[in-house]
Amino acid sequence: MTTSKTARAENASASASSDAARALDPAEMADKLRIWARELGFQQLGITDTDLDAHEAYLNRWLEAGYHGEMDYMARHGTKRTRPAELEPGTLRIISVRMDYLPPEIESTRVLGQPERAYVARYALGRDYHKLIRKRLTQLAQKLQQEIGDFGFRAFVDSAPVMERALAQKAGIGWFGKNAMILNPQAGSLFFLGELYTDLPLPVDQPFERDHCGKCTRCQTWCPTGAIVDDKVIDARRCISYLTIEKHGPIPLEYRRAMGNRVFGCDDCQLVCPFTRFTRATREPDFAPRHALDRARLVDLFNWSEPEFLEHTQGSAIRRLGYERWLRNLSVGLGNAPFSEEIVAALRARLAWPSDLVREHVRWALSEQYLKRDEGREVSEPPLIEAGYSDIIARAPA
Ligand code: B12
Ligand code: SF4
Ligand code: SF4
Repeated sequence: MTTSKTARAENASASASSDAARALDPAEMADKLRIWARELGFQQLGITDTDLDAHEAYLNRWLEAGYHGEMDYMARHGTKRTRPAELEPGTLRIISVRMDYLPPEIESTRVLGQPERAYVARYALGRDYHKLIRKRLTQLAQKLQQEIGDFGFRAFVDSAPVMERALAQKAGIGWFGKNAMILNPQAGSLFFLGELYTDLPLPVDQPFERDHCGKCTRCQTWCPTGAIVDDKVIDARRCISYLTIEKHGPIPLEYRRAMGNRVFGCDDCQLVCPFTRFTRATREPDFAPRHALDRARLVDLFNWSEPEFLEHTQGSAIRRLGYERWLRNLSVGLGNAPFSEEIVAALRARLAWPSDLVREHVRWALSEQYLKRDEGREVSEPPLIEAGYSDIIARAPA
């Protein structure tokens, strides 16, 4: 455990235990953590142990099936991902937190129904969440340190080899939906997860055992690319989130039309979920949309120069995509948009673009545009609209 400058992994456990005994008992620590977590902007906190045996088997099955595609990092860390104490020696408990991210008054389904507009996954409209959540988790641990003295801890969000969803389910945050998301019956699934690994012997919470999905299969039916291959199992290679964010190189032809106007991530399996209507709006100003990314026109984003792209995506999760893949994704969106002279002109202006990747996607998009012009082909109804879904506007924050 490294986050505390003074507490070292090797001796943190012993010193923490004696310090803790001096000030608060573990149950009191857990109570305080819950109160502070709310003050720091988390909507939920749960505590669990390090036993992820069942999930190790699920993960191995997923990797053996090749569902991780090019995400080599998912296979790289051996058992560190499923055995927290191998990643951080001395870990006894994991504190799992939830942070809601949907800004108020945001339209989602309606934007999917407007094929000339770009759909950016709602988690990525504002500032990158990684730093913000890690900082708050560190503050949470430091508050406890002020009461009980040093102990070992380390904060994680997303990128480390951590089984965040499995830990959240075990800590009582929510259940694994058929779309593989962690859902909470009062809040849906549009939230981030984060964790504190710690060597404190905190009392554990009850896992979230009840599965509220019942007979519903909406997410599986409406996933545009058929990526939910079994209950709670995603073949990432088919998932639009993977295709637009993780994948390098060309987007396979078979998925391009199905991507519609989704240019960064995908929320469909959450937008069709009946529990998404319980989404709570975030209070975090950092998650507010920047540069009208919640409703921008595809062609306007495509016309950003590279310096504009770098400027507009500073501090955003989109920046890591890079300009080349930004143009790749937007080309697919433009190919799927209704025919327009403006779109054709924008695409033609990039026909000689130095990157093979961009040129190939631009050519594809132009041929799609010409097909629609020549054949009068209609743009097919976006699935969510077909599904009769009205927009989901987040309720008051929890
Ligand atoms: C790799 C990854 C992806 C990949 C692969 C997705 C996947 N399902 O694995 C891609 C790029 C496709 C992706 C997409 C998205 N992701 Co992602 N992703 C991750 C990451 C880094 C690892 C996930 C992982 O371990 N996958 C391996 C598989 C095997 O695990 P799993 O999908 O959780 O599957 C579990 C279940 O199948 C379960 N299981 C299987 N059978 C059974 C049976 C029973 C009975 C039970 C109980 C459980 C069970 O066991 C598996 C292992 O625990 C995590 C962060 C982290 N470090 O955990 C974020 C994370 C899961 N992603 C997140 C988000 C927000 C998304 C997107 C919504 C982003 C977007 N809008 O585009 C989409 C949603 C796609 C989807 N439906 O899953 C959030 C999820 C928050 C939540 N509420 O659940 C996380 C936790 C990041 C964060 N810190 O908030 N993601
Ligand atoms: S994020 Fe989109 S493509 Fe991926 S599983 Fe969900 S609905 Fe399917
Ligand atoms: S859409 Fe239905 S099946 Fe899918 S996660 Fe939501 S409740 Fe479960």
